[in-house]
Amino acid sequence: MSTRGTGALVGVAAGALTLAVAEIGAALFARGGLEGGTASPLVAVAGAFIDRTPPWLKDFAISTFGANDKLALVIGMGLVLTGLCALIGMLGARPTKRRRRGEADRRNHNFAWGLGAFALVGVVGVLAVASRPNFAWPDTLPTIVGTVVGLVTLDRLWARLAAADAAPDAVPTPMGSGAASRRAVLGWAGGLTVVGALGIIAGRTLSRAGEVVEAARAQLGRLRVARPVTVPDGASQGVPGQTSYITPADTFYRIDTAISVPQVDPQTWRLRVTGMVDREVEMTFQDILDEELVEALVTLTCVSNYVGGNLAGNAVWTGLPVREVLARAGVQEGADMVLSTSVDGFTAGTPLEAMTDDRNALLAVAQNGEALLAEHGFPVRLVVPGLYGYVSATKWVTELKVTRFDQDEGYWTPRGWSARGPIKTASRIDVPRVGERLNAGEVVIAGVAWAQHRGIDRVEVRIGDGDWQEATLAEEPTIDSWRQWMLTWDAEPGEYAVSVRATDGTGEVQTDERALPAPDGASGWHTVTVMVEGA
Ligand SMILES: Nc1nc2c(c(=O)[nH]1)N[C@H]1C(S)=C(S)[C@@H](COP(=O)(O)O)O[C@H]1N2
Ligand SMILES: [Mo]
Repeated sequence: MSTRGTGALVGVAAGALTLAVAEIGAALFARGGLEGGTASPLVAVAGAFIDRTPPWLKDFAISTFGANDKLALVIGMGLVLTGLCALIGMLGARPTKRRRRGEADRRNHNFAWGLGAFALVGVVGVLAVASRPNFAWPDTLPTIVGTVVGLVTLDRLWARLAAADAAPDAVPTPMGSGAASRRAVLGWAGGLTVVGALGIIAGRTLSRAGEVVEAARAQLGRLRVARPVTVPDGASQGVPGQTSYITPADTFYRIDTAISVPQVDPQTWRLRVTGMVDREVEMTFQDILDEELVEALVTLTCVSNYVGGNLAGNAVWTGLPVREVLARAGVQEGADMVLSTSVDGFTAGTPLEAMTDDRNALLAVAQNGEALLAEHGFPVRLVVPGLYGYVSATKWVTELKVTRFDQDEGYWTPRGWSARGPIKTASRIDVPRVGERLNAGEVVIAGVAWAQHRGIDRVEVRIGDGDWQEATLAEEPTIDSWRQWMLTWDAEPGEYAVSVRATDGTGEVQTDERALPAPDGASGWHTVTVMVEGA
């Protein structure tokens, strides 16, 4: 291996050790729970990056990587960091133009520049940690200590590398010949890289100490529910391949800005109602459980969903109506928005009326009869029928601030998304699938349609250049969730474009005008093309 290659690996080793120390430190000193910021430089950098992602990039990431968008980001970050460390390691190990006496003299190399560059990367990590919500100064310690360890590693290994290069191959030195001792440096760098990588994995695994939360979830037991929901059999048509009426929690789509799922200890969790209220209200998790809880069927939808996409899910939510909590606080004249804040700093601006009218806007504690999963907002999240998640469905919610749209804005608003996010009427063909080859004869076309809090009154299907035909609708237990539909088609051989459109409860027909998700939700009819083959 050349001096350059060895230098590059030295850089990577220093970087890996830095992160290993920082991540293990962050895991051990995690303050956790409600107050906890993050001390992990990896989580902080990724979080800071996500917060600055423009809508087109977010869109691209979700459409390209789907639920793996965070994994893609982590891999991308890893590649960039490795490249950067390798570059610093390589350039820093280079001899300077002007030589002083003694080849191995450290002043004859670019060590100082390299160490400076490496320290700068460490500073960026510290700044990222400092920029995160709920930050406190001790959070920077693991990254600082890690960076120092990395600098020492760099300096020591470079010095050995320089000594190796200074030793002519023919003349054995106490460390062996030049090439042999360079190999020794290479071995050290390789070994330390492996140690560092294992350390990073250990640190990240440790900090996913979801044990507290899992134990608390298990203890939750059965909830007292005043108005339980029973889903009528008629809500499901049961066509193979059709979206199930209720979405199981573990396959429910997940969208949030959290690089690692917040693990919130329900013992320390508090909800505060602040802002334009007569008296601030504070509630513990137990306070909420002690209330009369209600159940509601609500379909959640993400504004980033494309026409035909699957960023939507339906569940029975159990929770305390937000309007009761707001009434207790006493909402003052002039307010028109509730800004909800999550433990991780995410915010959503919801029209006040959506939380005070008679709809089921809930502080939800359970999804499909079980405590929320951590990734869906344990211990408490908001669910508001009729509004996209980004303006309403705050997970790990900790504060409701009664305010005004002209004074506050939610997380996504300054990032190119509309301040208000009513859900657009949508319909989707689940079967047949795009490009599917079918046999001539009876074909069942089926899917779901949604227009939350307006309801679905009609679904029509158009096959090829035929007329719109009315589909059969499943029962609609509530206007707040999606509705299944199906149509039986006597298919003849040929290629067909099949389109669907819905009419909502106000009589408005779904628009065919195509719009991308940004700034306020995609629109247009979902069309799939299928091939029907002769018998
Ligand atoms: N804390 C927090 N809550 C959040 C978000 C977030 O990024 N952070 N994203 C919102 C968005 S955009 C959507 S669509 C829903 C998705 O909820 P789910 O992940 O439970 O399906 O959560 C909302 N609540
Ligand atoms: Mo969303």
